[in-house]
Amino acid sequence: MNHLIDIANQFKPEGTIANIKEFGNGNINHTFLVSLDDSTVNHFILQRINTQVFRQPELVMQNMSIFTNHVCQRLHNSPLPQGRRWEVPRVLLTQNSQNHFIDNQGSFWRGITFIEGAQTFDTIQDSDHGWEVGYALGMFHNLISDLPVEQLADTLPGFHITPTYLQHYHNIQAKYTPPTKSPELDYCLQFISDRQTLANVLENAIQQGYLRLRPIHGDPKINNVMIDTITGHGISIIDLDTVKPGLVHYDIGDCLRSSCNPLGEETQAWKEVCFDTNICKSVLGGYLAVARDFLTESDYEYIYDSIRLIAFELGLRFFSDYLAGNVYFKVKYPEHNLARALVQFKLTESIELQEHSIRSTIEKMR
Ligand code: GN1
Ligand code: MG
Repeated sequence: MNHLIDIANQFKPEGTIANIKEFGNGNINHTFLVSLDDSTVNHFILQRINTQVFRQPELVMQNMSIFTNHVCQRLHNSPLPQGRRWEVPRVLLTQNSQNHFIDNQGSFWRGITFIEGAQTFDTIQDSDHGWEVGYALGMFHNLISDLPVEQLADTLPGFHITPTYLQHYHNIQAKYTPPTKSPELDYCLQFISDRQTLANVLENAIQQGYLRLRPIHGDPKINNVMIDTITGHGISIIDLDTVKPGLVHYDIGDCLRSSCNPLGEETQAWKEVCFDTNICKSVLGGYLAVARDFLTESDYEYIYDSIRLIAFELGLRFFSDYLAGNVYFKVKYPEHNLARALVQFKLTESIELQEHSIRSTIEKMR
């Protein structure tokens, strides 16, 4: 604890540290909420970056600064619609004016402002909430739609490139003997084997010139969208580690696969998991209310594919990590990543069964 206080003190804007507690449920980094006394700032976020995943954390910080400066400039030049609030998490500097701190064990730490008066949810509460989650993603994309993509570094090569994850899966299969045989394990193996060609759909569209790289969030799942506690408005998307070049489709797919799963991605009841098309309508409605201006005709063509693909991809990532012995995602028990994979595969199956209805929702909205 003393160690944590020492680190938090590096970033403390003012006042004294009253409390530090673990915060959120991130699968990669370690996050803490620091509470302050005698300060106009009540809280801030302290994070230890997982440098096994983010190999060049300085570039993550660089992307964050480029992103924040751009968005703040945009908000300054063109104010928000009346009654709307939009918050951008800001990087805190250390006593030595650095954007990170490396402790005596070599760990990489950073401080980020905490957004007060807002909360996040693991599942969609009602259709207004769904709309606001979509609106927040649209707003996020809108605010960076004119940021030249070349300005952002690729901080996580291969991120959301499904064929790469598939290749990795085959490599792992060749290297490791699978854990205990079970019907669940067989279901996953079969599920992936039946969907080999699916993996290429978005990367092929890039190759063929239908889709192009833009700045994206990379991880806009439902619990990264902050909702104002009073107005219920979507006011920010937090967790900016994966802001980098990508397809807006990765984001749309990730937002929808996480929002339209009412049981949530940590449920044990994987057999009951399904994709809720009514939530999908609300989220897309909110997204398109802001995103219509920068989406092209072919962007719309790939929305369905992206929802299906990103659910499948996440299942594949969880399952591969289970086979590899849980080396990437944090787990609470040895089969945790298997349980998570089952949820995403069942969700993918439900998306496939409702393809017609999802496609027609998208058609009607464009
Ligand atoms: C990871 O750590 P967290 O929860 O922000 C992962 C995302 C997954 C998500 C699934 C860098 O995000 O891609 O969608 O878990 N982040 C990285 O919950 O791999
Ligand atoms: Mg994240």
